[in-house]
Amino acid sequence: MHAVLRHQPESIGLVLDNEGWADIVALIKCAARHGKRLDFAIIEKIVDTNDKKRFAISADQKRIRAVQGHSTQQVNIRYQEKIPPAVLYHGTATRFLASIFKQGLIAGTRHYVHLSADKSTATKVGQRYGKAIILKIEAQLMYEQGFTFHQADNGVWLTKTVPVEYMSVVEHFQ
Ligand code: HQG
Repeated sequence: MHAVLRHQPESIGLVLDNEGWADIVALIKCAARHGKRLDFAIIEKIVDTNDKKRFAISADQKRIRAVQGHSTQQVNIRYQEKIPPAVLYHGTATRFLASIFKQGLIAGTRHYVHLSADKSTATKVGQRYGKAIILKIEAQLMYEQGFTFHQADNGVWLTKTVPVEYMSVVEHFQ
């Protein structure tokens, strides 16, 4: 479900609205046409057991969406602005550091740079790409200087970009 609700809904002919919602009946039909059997109970179980609470079902139980992490241009979620804590963390791999300290953190294919409130989450995120390294982000200072922050329903912090002057490497984080 990650792939179709965040990245390539068109791969199974699914349409998401601006806020990322897909009609659950449509998702079941589109998935079936592509050889994947789903029903409401299976979908509900995926949502409930997802390790990072990536998905949400609407209050009327008719729609489903991923709460963050999108790259598809079909979606442009209007997240509420939220005042960030003093610092946030970004986990990345050591091999990206030179480029990050040249360009700042950029969202790449996703819509936002992803930040977390704790170092252990950041470590796990960074390990996906190699030897993890954590950057400390002066989030409050960024906020005071006009940058906008959001928090997705699963707790992940989002911002469009982090310029180099707001980041520093966290030593001895493990
Ligand atoms: C890096 C997972 C070079 C950035 C996780 C990251 C997260 C740069 C990679 C969520 C750069 C992008 C997001 C620059 C940033 N030069 N590299 N200027 N700026 N990068 O996967 O933050 O399982 O798109 O450090 O748990 O790693 O998908 O972003 O290493 O919450 O739910 O470019 O994805 O969640 O990689 O991870 P990603 P991310 P899910």
